Amino acid sequence: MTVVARHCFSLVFSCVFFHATAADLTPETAALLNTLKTIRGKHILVGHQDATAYGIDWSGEPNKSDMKSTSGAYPAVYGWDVGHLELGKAANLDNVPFDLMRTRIVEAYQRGGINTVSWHLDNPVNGRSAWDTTRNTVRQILPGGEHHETYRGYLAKLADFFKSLETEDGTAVPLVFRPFHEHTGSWFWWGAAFCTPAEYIALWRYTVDYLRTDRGLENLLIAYSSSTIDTKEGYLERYPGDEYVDILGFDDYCMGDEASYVNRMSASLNILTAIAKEKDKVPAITETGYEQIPNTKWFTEVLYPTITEYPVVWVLFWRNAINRPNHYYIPYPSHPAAEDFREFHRLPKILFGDGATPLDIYRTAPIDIP
Ligand code: BMA
Repeated sequence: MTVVARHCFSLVFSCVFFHATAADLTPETAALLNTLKTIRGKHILVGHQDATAYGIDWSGEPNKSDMKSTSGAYPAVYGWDVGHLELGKAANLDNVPFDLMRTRIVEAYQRGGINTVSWHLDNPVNGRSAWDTTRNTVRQILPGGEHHETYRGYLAKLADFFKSLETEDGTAVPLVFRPFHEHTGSWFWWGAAFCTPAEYIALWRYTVDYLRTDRGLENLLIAYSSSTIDTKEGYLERYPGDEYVDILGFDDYCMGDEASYVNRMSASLNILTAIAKEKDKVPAITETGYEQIPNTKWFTEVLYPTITEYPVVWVLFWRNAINRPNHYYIPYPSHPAAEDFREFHRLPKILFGDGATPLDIYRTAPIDIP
């Protein structure tokens, strides 16, 4: 083979190879991934679940967010959950109408925010909740399984919703899809005790292939997020492969014992960021918080010092439930931790929506952040 022929062969080979392994992404989605990679170690974006759908004492009002009421700024990252979409219901499991969610997702994108979507989907085998762990569900919904068609029907509704997330000019809104989360724990039907690593990986790949290949969605980045990380091996035991994951994360909460939270977070962050570096993935704290924030200095004195030295690109706080008065993670304006939250907002490395927008999250040209 001549040098030229060899060169041509390798070009053709690498194109074929590239197509078989790398996802096709819209320019905005590719830009988002590029931005996230660029800000590793430089900034930490702050997120809130259901930020603009409801909060303490309000629901569905436009241009509102508890985070904004307290700090003056929208979040940089918006978390959503599409549980119950699979059933064809009009609202999700926390009563957020999907039509409202669509509007809020597009708005968040248009103000330069990042949308990340989890899925507390009901158990396809018996129609009970995501927390129903009675039926070894995963193997029954894989191709060939007795309940596969039900699961495929769920996925079809999910893909339809994702496809509907576009701006008026038809631009698909980039999303970070975070399916089957906290799978190293055993409280959801996809949890560690209820399927083998091979079954979990097969479900993951089937799901992502369906969305990206069968339905042609090019606006999805994929986040893999476990519960607390104890070991590298434990974290990677059910890892579906580099082609199936863009963002690596974990969920952990402060439950009262702050010292133990700090220890767990540090241990998880050490392992997470080492793996992300090795694989050139994007590390993030995909869920955390301290319910009711009983420590008025928690954001600046507990959370910030624990996470700031790690190159995580975002930290997402869980929801401020409207119908569960004790279930909230962002202080409302008169809350004793509100001033501390405002101080957290002012820390240079920490970016809310007002700091993230100048970064131009979706800019397609390379960005250079000082
Ligand atoms: C949990 C709680 C539940 C909620 C679920 C899904 O952590 O907030 O009230 O239904 O998440 O959002």
